Amino acid sequence: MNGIYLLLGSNIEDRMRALNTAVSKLQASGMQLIDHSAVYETAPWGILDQNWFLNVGLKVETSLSSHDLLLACQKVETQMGRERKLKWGPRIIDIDILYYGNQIIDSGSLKVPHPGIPDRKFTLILLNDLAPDETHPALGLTQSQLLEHCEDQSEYLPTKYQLDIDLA
Ligand code: PH2
Ligand code: MG
Ligand code: MG
Repeated sequence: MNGIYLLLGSNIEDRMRALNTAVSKLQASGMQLIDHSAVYETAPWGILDQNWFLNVGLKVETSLSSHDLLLACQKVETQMGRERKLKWGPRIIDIDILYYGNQIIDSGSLKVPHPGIPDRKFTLILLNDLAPDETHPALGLTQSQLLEHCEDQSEYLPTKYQLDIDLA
């Protein structure tokens, strides 16, 4: 992979506003926004009995290390009132690091590439928008190949929502 990719998701309160707030807070904490995917409305994965999500993928540049990037993402989640109650449960904002270039990281607090990528259509559609031909550093498949092979049948819909930010 060439670049650092994040996944943003929200499924409670004003979901689009949460995505916009998160993007501007990430920009204020040392990330430049290079590109973003379309905003998709996606059926909940993992725990089915909850609201649909809005998801968007970001490509960012930063001088933060992967660990400091994780801390910065978690800080934004906390500032926005994210409560860690239920794994895969409802959340005002979730910010996940999908790829940090070609780095493969498996520390206690951080696994990169995100281990859920191959199994989650809501993630692969965003990556396929952003970088269809870039290769997963461990699996050796491109994002479009991963999407093609993904067995997740969860529904997703394109939306007309636009992030209200400008690219760097
Ligand atoms: N995030 C989860 C669990 N399930 N489902 C969708 N559609 N989108 C998400 O971002 C999502 C999810 C845990 O982080
Ligand atoms: Mg997540
Ligand atoms: Mg998360």
